[in-house]
Amino acid sequence: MNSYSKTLDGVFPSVCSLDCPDQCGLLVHKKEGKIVKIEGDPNHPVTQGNICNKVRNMPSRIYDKNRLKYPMKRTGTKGDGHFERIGWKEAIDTITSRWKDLIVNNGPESILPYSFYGNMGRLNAEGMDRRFFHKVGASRLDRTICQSAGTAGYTYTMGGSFGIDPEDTIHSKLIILWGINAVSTNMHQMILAQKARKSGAKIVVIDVHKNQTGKMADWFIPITPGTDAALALGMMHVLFDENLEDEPFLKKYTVGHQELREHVKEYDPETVAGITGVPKDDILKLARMYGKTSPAFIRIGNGPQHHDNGGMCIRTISCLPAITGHWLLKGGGAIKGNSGYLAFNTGALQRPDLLHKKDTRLINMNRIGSALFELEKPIKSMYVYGTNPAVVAPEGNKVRQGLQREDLFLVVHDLFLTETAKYADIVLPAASSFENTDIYSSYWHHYIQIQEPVIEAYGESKSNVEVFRLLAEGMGFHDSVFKETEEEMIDAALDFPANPLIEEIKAESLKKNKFIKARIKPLFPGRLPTPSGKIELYSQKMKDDGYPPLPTYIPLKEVNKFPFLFVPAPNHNFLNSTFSNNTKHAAMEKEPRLHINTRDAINAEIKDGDLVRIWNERGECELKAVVGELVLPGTVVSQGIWADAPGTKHLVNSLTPDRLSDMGGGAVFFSGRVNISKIRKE
Ligand SMILES: Nc1nc2c(c(=O)[nH]1)N[C@H]1C(S)=C(S)[C@@H](COP(=O)(O)OP(=O)(O)OC[C@H]3O[C@@H](n4cnc5c(=O)[nH]c(N)nc54)[C@H](O)[C@@H]3O)O[C@H]1N2
Ligand SMILES: Nc1nc2c(c(=O)[nH]1)N[C@H]1C(S)=C(S)[C@@H](COP(=O)(O)OP(=O)(O)OC[C@H]3O[C@@H](n4cnc5c(=O)[nH]c(N)nc54)[C@H](O)[C@@H]3O)O[C@H]1N2
Ligand code: SF4
Ligand SMILES: [Mo]
Repeated sequence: MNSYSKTLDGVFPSVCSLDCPDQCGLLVHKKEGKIVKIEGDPNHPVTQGNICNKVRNMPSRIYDKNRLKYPMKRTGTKGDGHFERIGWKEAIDTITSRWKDLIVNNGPESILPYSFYGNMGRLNAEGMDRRFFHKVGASRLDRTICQSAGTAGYTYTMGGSFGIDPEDTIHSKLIILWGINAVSTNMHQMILAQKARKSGAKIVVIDVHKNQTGKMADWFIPITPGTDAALALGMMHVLFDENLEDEPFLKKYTVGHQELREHVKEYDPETVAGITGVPKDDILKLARMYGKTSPAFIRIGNGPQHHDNGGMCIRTISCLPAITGHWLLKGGGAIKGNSGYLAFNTGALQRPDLLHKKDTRLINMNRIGSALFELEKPIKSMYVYGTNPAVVAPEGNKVRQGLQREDLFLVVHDLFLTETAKYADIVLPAASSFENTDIYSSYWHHYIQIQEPVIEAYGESKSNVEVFRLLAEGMGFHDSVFKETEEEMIDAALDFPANPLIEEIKAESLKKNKFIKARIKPLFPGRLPTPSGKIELYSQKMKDDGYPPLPTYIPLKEVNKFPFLFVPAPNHNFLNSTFSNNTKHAAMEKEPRLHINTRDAINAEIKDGDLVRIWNERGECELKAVVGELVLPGTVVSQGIWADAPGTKHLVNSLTPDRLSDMGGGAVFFSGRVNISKIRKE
């Protein structure tokens, strides 16, 4: 491997490791051994030299004075943040001796790894860690917090995470951004859409909040949260009713179009208007626009699937391009996610064969608060890395109470003393991705990229891979898999004849080229990995799995208990909770706010700028009111996962339910209901 870390000055290739679809190619500028500037790689075909503010300001995070430099053990009570420095040896000894005891006395399933994609690098996020915990026989974690409901729904229709090449969307003539805040969360899709717009494309945004993305649209369509499936079915009704469907495509490439045609008769525009809050004339206009503009592209976001009915909703939206047959045209079709094209050898990387008991229990990460209290065989130790559950997981109060349990041995590996780390018994310092070797595969564009270290590890920090090597040694695991170098792990991951699209992508070629595109060909003509090989408008598999076989609107679960649907979405300058502890990023966001419709605000006697209490049976928050027409009546929206600080009540996940979505065990962050009232200061 190249290591640029010892070179003091120069410009070095890199990859953005954040959980963002754009996965930019970066150029990192160093002076006297330190990163002084980060810019987008102008040669990367998707990045094209553009990156977001968050990562342009990344050097301030890398060299933040609050970054963890060495391992620590807790000296105060759980949660109060008092720790003292220890060495790595003591840290590893403490952890592994505790785990050896637990394995003997409580069984290995009393240990739970808890991780997500704070660093998207395959080796660090889902490589050596998986090998290690498989070998331990620890409880398995179902990593469902992000897109699992939507992926399950999309897969019923299309067979897997396969959409179109985002680079082709410059040819689209109609771009529907459906439940995605692309200006903030997928900025290169927005750049591509702007290019298409210059060639005459129209941009339509369907969202519950007229945020940055809605404001840039040619047409913004506000919708009641959780009702998007009804809107899609209403569009299908009009498409069939007005003969805007592509009959030859339906016959050749789909299953069940006759059944669908009958089924959508009940979703007439008037009925759908009553459900969605989208006026009847707008439903007609949208459907006609979609049926008559070619090629049309739908970028399906994460918003609509963070609901009780999220799986079915995405399943339903993903049927639309089949009806018009736009999949056949360059720039036509949809993208929910594209990770299917970049499938690599997870078996070789993660070694599930090391897990002796194949029915080792699986714990859904969205229910971690409940899991910490309700399991008959309790979780006695949790090892958290690459995620910050104290603030990002649903039912936040329950999560934090669980983390505070005196008998829970909690280890947190992170770059900062996060809200979660404050509850830890042992805190380990994590190296940033710029200090590591790893490979990256985007879930939106079609490139695999390599990161080779550009700076030395900060303080005594270590990468996840390094820490799991040490833990394996401490546990007495002598298998050769724990000794593998990063380069060997990359070779293993990329040796995957089952996916010929990545045949040319190897460690060697990546070292030379930094990013390599998979050898993609259009989905059609071709066979999809669905049971029938076609787009399944009618899905027997869904029926077998206990779902309606045709796309269907299913209302949200919590009704009328509290008057408002609460949508706590991400914001522009943080990435989930990452950067919320950075003063510059927080200042750019000003303060946490709650968007309220004027009519609701008048009824509740709330004025713009008032401090508002938001509550339900799960908890409460205090945010500043923004009164206006950016949300529909009955919906309130906040943005950003803000840092916890004394005297503030900003933790929006105190209010979110830990129910699971209809499919994929997904999170339902946006299906909770709340009440609001003005806080009257004495
Ligand atoms: N700046 C920034 N970028 C990010 C992130 C971040 O936190 N900040 N997070 C990253 C991650 S992990 C992810 S998963 C992606 C997520 O990025 P997106 O795919 O954009 O998903 P969300 O931001 O969760 O929600 C998108 C939009 O859905 C809307 N919405 C909520 N409920 C509904 C509904 O029922 N119907 C409709 N039509 N709209 C609805 C919200 O108002 C929001 O504007 O972004 C990634 N990129
Ligand atoms: N209310 C609400 N809640 C949400 C969402 C929402 O839209 N609304 N979105 C949800 C979604 S889609 C997601 S994906 C989750 C994401 O939630 P998380 O996965 O928790 O994401 P972050 O908050 O960014 O936390 C990532 C942590 O990983 C750490 N980290 C980064 N790199 C490394 C590394 O190499 N090693 C180690 N050990 N640590 C590292 C970072 O410092 C950071 O503390 O949040 C979910 N929570
Ligand atoms: S966060 Fe997203 S847009 Fe920003 S640099 Fe990283 S990949 Fe690019
Ligand atoms: Mo996510």
